[in-house]
Amino acid sequence: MTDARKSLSAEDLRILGELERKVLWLASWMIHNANHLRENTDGLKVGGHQASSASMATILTALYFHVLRPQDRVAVKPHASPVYHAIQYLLGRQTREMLENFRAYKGAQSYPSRTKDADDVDFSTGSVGLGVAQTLFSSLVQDYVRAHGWGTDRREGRMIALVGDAELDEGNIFEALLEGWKQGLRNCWWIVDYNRQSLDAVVREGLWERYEQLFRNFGWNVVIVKYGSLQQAAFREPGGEALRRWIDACPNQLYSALVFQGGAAWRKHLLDDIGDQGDVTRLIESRSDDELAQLMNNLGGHDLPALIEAFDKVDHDKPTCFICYTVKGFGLPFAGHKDNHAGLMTPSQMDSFRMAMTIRAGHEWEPFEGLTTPQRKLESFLKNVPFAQGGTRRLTAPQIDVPLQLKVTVAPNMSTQTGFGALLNELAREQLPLADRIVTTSPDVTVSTNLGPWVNRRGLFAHERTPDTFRNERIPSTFNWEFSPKGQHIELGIAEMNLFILLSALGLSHSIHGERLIPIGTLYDPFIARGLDALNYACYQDARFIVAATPSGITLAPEGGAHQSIAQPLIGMAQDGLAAFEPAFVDELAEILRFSLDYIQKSGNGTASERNWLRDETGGSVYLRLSTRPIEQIRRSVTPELRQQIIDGAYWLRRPGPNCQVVVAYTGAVAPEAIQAVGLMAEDRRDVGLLAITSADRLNAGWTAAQRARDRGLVHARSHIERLLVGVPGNCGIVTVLDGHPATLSWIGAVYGHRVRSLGVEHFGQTGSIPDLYRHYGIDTNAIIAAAQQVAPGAPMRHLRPVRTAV
Ligand SMILES: Cc1ncc(C[n+]2csc(CCOP(=O)(O)OP(=O)(O)O)c2C)c(N)n1
Ligand SMILES: [Mg+2]
Repeated sequence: MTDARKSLSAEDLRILGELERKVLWLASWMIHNANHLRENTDGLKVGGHQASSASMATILTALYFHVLRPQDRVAVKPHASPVYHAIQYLLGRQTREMLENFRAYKGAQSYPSRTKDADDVDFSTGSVGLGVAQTLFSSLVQDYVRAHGWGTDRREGRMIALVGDAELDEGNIFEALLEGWKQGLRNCWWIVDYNRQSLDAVVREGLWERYEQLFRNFGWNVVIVKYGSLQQAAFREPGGEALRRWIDACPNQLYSALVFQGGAAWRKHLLDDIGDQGDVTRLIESRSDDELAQLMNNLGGHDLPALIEAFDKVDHDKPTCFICYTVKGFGLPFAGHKDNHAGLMTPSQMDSFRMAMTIRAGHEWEPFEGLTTPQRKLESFLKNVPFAQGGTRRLTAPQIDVPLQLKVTVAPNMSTQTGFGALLNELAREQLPLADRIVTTSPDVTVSTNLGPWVNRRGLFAHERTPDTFRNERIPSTFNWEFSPKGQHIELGIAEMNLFILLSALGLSHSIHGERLIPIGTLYDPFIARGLDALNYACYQDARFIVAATPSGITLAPEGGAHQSIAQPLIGMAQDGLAAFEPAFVDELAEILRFSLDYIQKSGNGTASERNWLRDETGGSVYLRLSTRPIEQIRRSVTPELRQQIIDGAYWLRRPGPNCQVVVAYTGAVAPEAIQAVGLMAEDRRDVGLLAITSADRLNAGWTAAQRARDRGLVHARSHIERLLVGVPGNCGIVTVLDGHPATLSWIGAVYGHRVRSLGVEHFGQTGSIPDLYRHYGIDTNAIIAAAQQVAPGAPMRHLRPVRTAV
């Protein structure tokens, strides 16, 4: 933090000014090129945000060309992406080809992307609010890593978010703020682009005051960068105070409108309002229209000296919020216009802008075209920019070995949630590097998701040691709630958004902080929906973590209808970058967890395995859908073959014979019903099959990939589900069942065209016992047998009772 700042000469400032103009030009041109000059084959608007980009051009110039150090990390406001790419281009970290392909196939991305952009984006952004919170959690992770004695030879960086003012409407930002306060946040800067405009409109008056109070309440330092250096100088002139008062009192709408209208309108308004006050009249009259407009547009966020002074002045690690007054569309014809969010300059406006920038037609992409500073000097300046020192910004960390088998004692009756707690408890006892790198976290459901035993052994993380008062007072408690810098559990408040963004930050530690962590988060399955966008965001930036969600489905029975999850298995299937598992038995879970600990660390190439057609070497994150229902465990030893099948997604618990008429395929906690139904049906039918599905997601993904491989001519490609079902007679019916949406497994009928009846849960809200609810929603033994009767009519079933359907 305390590395000496390079002092800034007048010449440096002049060069920065030139670069600021260039950045604004390139960002605008990039968008113009994408919209007007590139072939448009589908008739869709391409878009890009010239106004939002212009709003931040000065701030990004100050940061990237002067303030930032290699160890600092930035989440750039999504719609300032063109400015970011333009800056990286000038720094030689982005190609012209990418800029020409802005928003096109494989070109520079619409919103900065860690995974899709080539110019070392630190944090992806796009869904507003998430990148902002990511910087806060990334800073906590930096502290966590260092507190554990890792990476201390690297310099501490600041985690910086460039925030749109309307972006602050997103609640997740405030959830993060509160968490940051609890956790002792440091080294975090949020720089607000206070242009007082959102997408649709001009924002409410006085928002800055709310922000200021709010940030201060959460222990932040607040810096307001309101006036540019021209304005500051004018305020020192006779009459300047009156001008300042007028600016301070001017409503946002009016200021924006006057910015749009320009010098003459400013003059008229100012003279009408304060023109009878002597000195200030002279102050106004001494300026031409252009000079007056320049003065009134010279807000702090467009003034390099004001910005640099504000940034350079911070000499502590307290979290700091900069509220920088800006003009949306600054320097462009639609500056200040309330409709400018999606506004694009017309070709003729762009032409005038080009000429104003002294850029020759045909030389628009050239980095130094139109600048007065000699090229060599600019090149040398850019080469010495602090940010550009030090190599690639992507760090790496070696993979941590995972034992071949995880220890766990399987009780005769056990739930997967208990099994999960037991597995982590065993890991906590081990003196393994793996166990030391695991960091768990939970949004106030640590105990109820069974992380308690792990936390008892490994402790909670905090900057400072705090003993467990209950323990000290000798009050009996099952849990040891002791905090220390060496603790390995980060206890969060209830906000699930924070859970997923923290997992995103922990799961990028190897790349951002150069130290690998193995993050495991827990929450209740229904509340995945609460943090879903953040989960998607974490996956989008390829963060690596395991999330265990429990309890799940209607199987949580008496815990109540409000907490039942239906759609989550489909989320598990559909979420890119997330492998979803729903085991029924604890020995399956042990294999899956072992696999997952390895899988989240992989970063190999994207070729698919010929066994399952999954790209396991690429790795990803993992979602474990677990249950609180104790079920009778199967006494068996897991053979290598079974182990593989559990990981690939399914295995035959009872192999179907050649005369098989019915197969029951189940997932998760309904295993006892499926087993019982098959047992009962076997009294009347021959060769009934029972397929245990541990991952509908991986089974389905492998099947899709194998079909694609065959499309490409790899005729022998076969997926795991195809191998499993290949011997099942064509006239056999399949009943699928799970505690979740029935569509999760219904696709299995399409593999070979078997008739399928899919049972699952489509409605929710009833409370009761498991038998009550399974009967009510039609996923009990009886419902399975009745469904089998429908898809594979055979001998009438002795055991069948009429089935009630739920509504
Ligand atoms: C979660 C989410 N909701 C909506 C949007 C669409 N959107 C993109 S920018 C924007 C307005 C942002 O205004 P502000 O943050 O003030 O940025 P400015 O353009 O003024 O710089 C909106 C609503 C989005 N990207 N993400
Ligand atoms: Mg705004």
